[in-house]
Amino acid sequence: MAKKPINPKDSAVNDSEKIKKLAAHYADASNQNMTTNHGVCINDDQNSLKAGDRGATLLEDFILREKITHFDHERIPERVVHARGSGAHGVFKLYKAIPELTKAQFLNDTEIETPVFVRFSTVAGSKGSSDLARDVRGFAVKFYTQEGNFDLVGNNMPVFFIQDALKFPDLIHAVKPEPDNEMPQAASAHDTFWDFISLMPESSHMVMWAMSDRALPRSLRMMEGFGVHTFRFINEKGESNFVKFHWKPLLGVHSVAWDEAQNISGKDPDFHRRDLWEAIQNGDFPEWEFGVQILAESDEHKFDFDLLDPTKLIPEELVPVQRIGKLTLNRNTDNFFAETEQVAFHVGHVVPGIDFTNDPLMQGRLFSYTDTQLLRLGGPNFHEIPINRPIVPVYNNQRDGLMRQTINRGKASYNPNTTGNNDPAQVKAADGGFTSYNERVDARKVRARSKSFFDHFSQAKLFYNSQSQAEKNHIVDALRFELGKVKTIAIREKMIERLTQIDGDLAQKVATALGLKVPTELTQPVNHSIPADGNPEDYQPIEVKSKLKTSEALSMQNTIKDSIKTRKIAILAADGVNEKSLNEVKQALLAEGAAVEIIAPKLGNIQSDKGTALPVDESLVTAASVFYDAVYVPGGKQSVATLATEPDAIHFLNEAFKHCKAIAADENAKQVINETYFASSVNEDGIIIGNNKDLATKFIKAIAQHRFWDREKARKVPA
Ligand code: HDE
Repeated sequence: MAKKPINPKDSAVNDSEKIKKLAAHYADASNQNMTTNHGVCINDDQNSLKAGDRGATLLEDFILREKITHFDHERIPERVVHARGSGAHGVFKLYKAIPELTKAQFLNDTEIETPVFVRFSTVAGSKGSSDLARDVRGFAVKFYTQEGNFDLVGNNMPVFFIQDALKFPDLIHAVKPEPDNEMPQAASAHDTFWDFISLMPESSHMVMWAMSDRALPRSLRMMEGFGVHTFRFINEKGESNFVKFHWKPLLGVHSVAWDEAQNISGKDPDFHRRDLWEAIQNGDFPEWEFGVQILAESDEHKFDFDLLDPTKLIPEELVPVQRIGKLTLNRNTDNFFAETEQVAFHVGHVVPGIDFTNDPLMQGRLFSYTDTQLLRLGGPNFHEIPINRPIVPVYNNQRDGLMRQTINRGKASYNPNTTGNNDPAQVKAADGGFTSYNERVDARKVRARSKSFFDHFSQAKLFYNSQSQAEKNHIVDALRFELGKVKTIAIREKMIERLTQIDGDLAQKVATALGLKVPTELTQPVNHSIPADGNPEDYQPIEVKSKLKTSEALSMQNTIKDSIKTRKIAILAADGVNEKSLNEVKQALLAEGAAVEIIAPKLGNIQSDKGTALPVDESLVTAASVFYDAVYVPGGKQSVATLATEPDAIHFLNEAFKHCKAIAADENAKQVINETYFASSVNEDGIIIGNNKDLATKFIKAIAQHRFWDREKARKVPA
């Protein structure tokens, strides 16, 4: 029997089919009585039941016992990886139907708005760790399609550290805090991580990404997403094409500086979560275009890398990304635990028209995700938790288990049956029943890795060579920091050897900072992940000379820089600020979609030169330059004089300068700039001193550039 499609037009505006279904589970206590979990009205929620007012508490107090017991059981195990995350609801809308590639209905009907839930995460840190850790970011999307749930459980980097799922527990044990002392939290800068990496040449490409600015996003709204593995699209005729999935943020891909990230981690560990929440709250809905790279089955062996190897990407120069739809996040969660914490993603949640490949990392993931939910969410019925339910009905003969919610009616809980008319019925492929791609498999059982996976350095080089000079410098700095935190000299040395295999100059620069020499001869280009009976000679990395020297899409330098939408701009002001100078620039910034906050020495209001009370958003005590993308100092004699003698204001500006941000000052605010360390550098790019209109135009252009990394030669600014 064909599934009855849900008419998307039935949805109320803003309420996707999923949100409507979730609404059935909402509990709103306004105007309600307080009850126990069993519905008995509570008379006293302040005092436990005692023998006398100073007496012993009585065991019979079921109200106390129930409340405390529930509290004792409030926590569930955090995710073993990706524990720290932030989620939001949204919709996916298709631009262009692709029936020739896939029969997946949500990729075939441009009228359908598919509800989605997205969870972003860091990988290594605990649930309460900082958003700004140097780390890979998870980018997991649950599409609630009319043919069931499709989860695209990706990352913000297109490749991974390892090629085989069997190594995943080793990788994670190495990066997580060390087992004897549980340090360091949410950081890869320690011995066990780099020990493992130095012994795993296959991680070389991913390490370059992890040491790049991609690991320090400015915002979750400003990062790319990747499905990483090669998937398959299957069309109505049963034909397969390979596909790589991409998310391209419409605000461009931007990052913060490492010094800034460390600062934010202390001052606002919720920086990304807050940014996402506020953007959605303000109606600045984050958007990504959905991209696909398509490759015919017949082209499987056309490349000098293996499509099944998750440490390789397909350069966009070789296969362009076609943008076929748009994801918009338009609704915050109502309850973090019920939604973001209980959402259960799984690479194995696919719909007809999407299928897997033999990527050995992906194959292991297909086991892991259900298994981990059984522990984390406590049993086999986690699919009944509201956030995990599909928007289509679920019928099968699975029964019972811990916390079962569904009341299955009838006698038949088996198939075939006559007691229940043989329902629920299987569905023909033509009517939407899932069938697996009938790939031919004819092989011996072996524990082995294909030689086509042995080129560990070409794409690491491609990535490094594609970076701008500033981005390269940041990779050098990141490695100097990370390896500098490693205590075992031999591990540092081994990493330098590894780096020489990627880029000699890079290795030299890192080695210098570590007080080491670059080896003239490699003692061990050996792959250490060799089976006990393996011959090391057979496991040497090979190098494939790629024709492609650089790839534009790999550098953030080439991202879109055409807007200042949702950027946060600080205006430093005090009593006596020139109202015109403040307002004209503020209005110009707001007109471009930026968010503007007035920061003053104290909270409350400041009096403008015209006597107007202007509300202050943050004080110099609560704010910090690292929370903003740019800073402006308006004129006004008294305000300027106050700020020029206010160390926190000068520090604010120095730090914004150090982090290469756009800085603007009214001509009459020069006195403040004169107190900064960059007083003599005011002619540099990104520093604008002038008057209202002209200043605003130049300032907006500068903010859109995001950062002026060339300024980093001045990084010794003591801010
Ligand atoms: Fe995951 N991963 N992973 N992973 N992963 C989990 O599942 C695992 C991998 C990714 O927001 C866990 O529900 C194995 C690659 C994201 O809830 C767990 C392997 C990619 C999230 C798990 C990988 C990812 C997870 C922990 C190697 C990018 C967060 C909690 C074979 C394509 C999802 C959970 C969320 C979470 C296992 C490798 C992305 C243990 C075994 C590659 C975004 O099942």
